[in-house]
Amino acid sequence: MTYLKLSRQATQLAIRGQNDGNDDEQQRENGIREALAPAQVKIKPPPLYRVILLNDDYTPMEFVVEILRQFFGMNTETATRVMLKVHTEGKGVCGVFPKEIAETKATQVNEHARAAEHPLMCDIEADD
Ligand code: TYC
Repeated sequence: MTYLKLSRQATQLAIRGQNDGNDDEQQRENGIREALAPAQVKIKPPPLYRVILLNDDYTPMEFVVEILRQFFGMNTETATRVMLKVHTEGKGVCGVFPKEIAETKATQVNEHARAAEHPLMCDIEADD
């Protein structure tokens, strides 16, 4: 246990739980306390978007598998499964990302497909 010897004035202030009645001083103290307090920043996770691949009749299956490997980091087995899902069901999810990343990936896939003269279409949709 540590004992502090307080001045008579400090003891009075401690008992009354206030400063010496000087409002300016009180405000200054409050300002300092506020400035030193850690900011209470509320952060929300970003809204997520699904990158989806659409089926068409012309893009070769091997090209789609390669896209899924290159742009979405899938292994051949997973890429083949996703490609076949798109082929049989009309569309399929390649991945879920924050909006800007989803947009970038869809654009890159579409540009890559167009450069290779395939009609493959990639799009994004909200993942709510
Ligand atoms: N349906 C295409 C074919 O039979 C294959 C394909 C799969 C195309 C997925 C697009 O997103 C796609 N060659």
